[in-house]
Amino acid sequence: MSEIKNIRDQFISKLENDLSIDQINEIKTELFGKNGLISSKFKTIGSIPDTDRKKFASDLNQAKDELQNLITSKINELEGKKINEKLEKEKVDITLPERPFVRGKVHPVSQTIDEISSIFSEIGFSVEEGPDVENEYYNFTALNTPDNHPARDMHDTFYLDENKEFLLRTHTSPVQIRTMLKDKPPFKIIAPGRTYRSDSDQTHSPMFHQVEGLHIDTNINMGHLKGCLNYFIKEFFEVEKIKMRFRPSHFPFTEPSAEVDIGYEIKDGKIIIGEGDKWLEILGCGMVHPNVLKNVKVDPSKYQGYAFGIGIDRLAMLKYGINDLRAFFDCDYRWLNHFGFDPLDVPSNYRGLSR
Ligand code: 2NL
Repeated sequence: MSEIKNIRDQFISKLENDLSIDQINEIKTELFGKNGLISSKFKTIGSIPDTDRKKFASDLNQAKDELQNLITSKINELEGKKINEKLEKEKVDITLPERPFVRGKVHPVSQTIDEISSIFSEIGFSVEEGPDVENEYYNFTALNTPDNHPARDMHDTFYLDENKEFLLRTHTSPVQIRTMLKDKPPFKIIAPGRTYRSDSDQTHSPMFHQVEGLHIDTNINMGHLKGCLNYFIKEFFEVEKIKMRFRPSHFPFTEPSAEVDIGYEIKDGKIIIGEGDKWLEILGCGMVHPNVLKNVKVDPSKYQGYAFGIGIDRLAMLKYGINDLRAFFDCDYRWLNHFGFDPLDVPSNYRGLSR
């Protein structure tokens, strides 16, 4: 029996055993590694006498092919088996019942934002959003609040760089600036969202929520502003009538400017909004300053309008009888479970806002 046939027979029978992938790979090295049994036979072809060389090479190639094919098919077979076992183990039984479904609650501030958006959308306002990180141009300069204007200090701004170029927006007005630069008048938008000022005590949180409104068209006047705010307050507090007063005030971005108070009274330890002889300040507003319009390439001789800014957190506290602002941002699950809203209770003016 030739030596080649010997090696072939010996290894074919070895490979018939129940082997692991590692063991098969060892055999592969034994045969085809650098000094493997088959590899070294190839190196001897040159020294075989001419008469025998052709047969020797042909036998050797045949044995090599046969062994290599057997090794490859054994490895493929074992890897296939491994994958099947893995798939069997990772199978998901879709007929099993699902885990008990725990429904989360909607935060009162989120609910309030949805209510406000619903109220304003009824009278044609659309909702715009923008980034929390702003630059000083959109947050201040464009709003007629140039460098060194005292209002910049009044805002207790969180600056993000030494050059005071980037900051956390102190109001959502930059959203309106961005909208006016992007689109053409008329504008009728609200911009609700997070705002930031370095101020923290019982009634101030460094992150709070604001909604600003803007209505620009030809012939918009303060009467429209009054009507709009009166409608909003009535809808928000779900009352028929609301006592309301405008007090002169000052903002760099509006002229004239006003602050709005609503009437209230305390009855049996509960606050009643809309009547009574006490006043509660709830928002700031005014006619958009011509300089602001010029900054956003809107012609103030053709277009005018009003703007307002309302703090959302305090409105939510008033409406839902929450007396500690800080609880809003404590993430206390028990508190949220008590004051939060059912996610399926989506506010709409048609159904009533909070029923
Ligand atoms: C307040 C006062 C206010 C505005 C915000 C505004 C925005 C643009 C142009 C002009 Cl783009 N004005 N916003 C106007 C007046 C008052 O907020 O005390 N908010 C809580």
